[in-house]
Amino acid sequence: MIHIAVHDMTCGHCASRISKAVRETDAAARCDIDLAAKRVRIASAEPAAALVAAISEAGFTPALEKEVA
Ligand SMILES: [Cu+2]
Repeated sequence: MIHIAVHDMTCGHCASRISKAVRETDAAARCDIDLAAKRVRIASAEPAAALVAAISEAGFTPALEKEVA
C-alpha cells in the first residue's frame, strides 16, 4: 500500500482527477482517497515514484509518505 499526501487536493473534482491519473498509470490499481485528510492510499504493482509522478502531472503536489508491503 502506497500512502501519498496531496495537500492541494481540496474537493471531489480534485479527487476524481487524481483517481483518473492513478488508473491511467495502473488500470488495476485500487485507490482510496480521504479528502478530509488529503491523503491517497493506493494498492498497485507500479512503483510509488510512477504514481507520484502521475499525480504531479495531473497538476497536484503529491508527497510520498510511506510504502507498506
Ligand atoms: Cu478540487
